[in-house]
Amino acid sequence: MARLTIPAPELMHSGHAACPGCAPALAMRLLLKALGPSTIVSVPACCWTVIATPYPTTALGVPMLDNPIEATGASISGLRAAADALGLSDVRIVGFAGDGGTSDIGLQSLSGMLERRTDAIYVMYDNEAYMNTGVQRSGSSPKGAWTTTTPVGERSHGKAEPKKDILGIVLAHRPTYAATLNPSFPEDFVRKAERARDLRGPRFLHVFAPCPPGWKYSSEQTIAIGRLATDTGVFPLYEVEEGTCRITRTMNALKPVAEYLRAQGRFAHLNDTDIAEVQAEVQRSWDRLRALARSAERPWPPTLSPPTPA
Ligand SMILES: Cc1ncc(C[n+]2csc(CCOP(=O)(O)OP(=O)(O)O)c2C)c(N)n1
Repeated sequence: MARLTIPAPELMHSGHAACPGCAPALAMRLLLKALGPSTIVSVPACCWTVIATPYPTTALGVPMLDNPIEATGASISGLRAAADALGLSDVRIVGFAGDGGTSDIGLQSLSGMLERRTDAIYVMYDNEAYMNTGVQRSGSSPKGAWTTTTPVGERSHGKAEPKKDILGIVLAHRPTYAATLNPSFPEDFVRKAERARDLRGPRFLHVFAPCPPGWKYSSEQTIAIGRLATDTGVFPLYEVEEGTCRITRTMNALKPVAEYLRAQGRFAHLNDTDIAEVQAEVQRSWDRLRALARSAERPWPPTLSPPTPA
């Protein structure tokens, strides 16, 4: 695929309050470059409310609505209706929420927005825990991960349950467009954000978002860890438009997941058997995704990631 250039205009400014190496900050920056200034962003309680708005400042060059954590989907449906009533149908409405506020606390609101077929873009940046309040596990935390509520010790070996398949849930609503994005692959990121920009109806972007303090690695490693996530198959890059699935970074062979896991302190307690289990699960998911992309079948329902048989 031809390489795109990244659009030059900056709608996210310096002086924000993100940690060094914060991938959600990079995700917002790339997203707004793709969407442009005619955009309104609705952000629930999450790291991004803190990043954007230490009162009375703002790091964003577009209007931002601060909404309750459970209400992002409803808020963007309301913003869409209000903008249309004012004759502003060209304004792009965006929800930008964390994984806790999306796949757990705001799931009903997201489902409502998708089912109403709201003309808006919902972005879930996935740092795989409730980071803003101190690294508590979310439904999107991966199995085995240390968090403050899934500690490592005699009676706990990190999170016991697998990561929730948010894209499978979203695809069951038959959105116009859904994709996985990773700021470590900025051209792919911007192209997908631009595709979402140019479509109408409900669009959903699942953004991989490494977090240095929460994942326990040093901040200059963010881009490398993001690349490893995709190249090991932990976070494959693909898009689904009107039911057709396309992988946007193809790999003949996956890198070993150990390279990804060993780079982060949150997985430091995993032994070789644990890592072999993760490797097998990642391979199964990757094979399923490739089969789906090869077939003419639509991925909604059944979902992309049916439970693994025992
Ligand atoms: C109903 C409700 N419950 C809990 C909170 C407290 N709270 C504020 S931010 C936050 C963490 C959100 O996590 P996530 O959505 O994953 O975003 P992140 O902090 O990781 O950016 C929580 C639990 C709240 N504001 N409202």
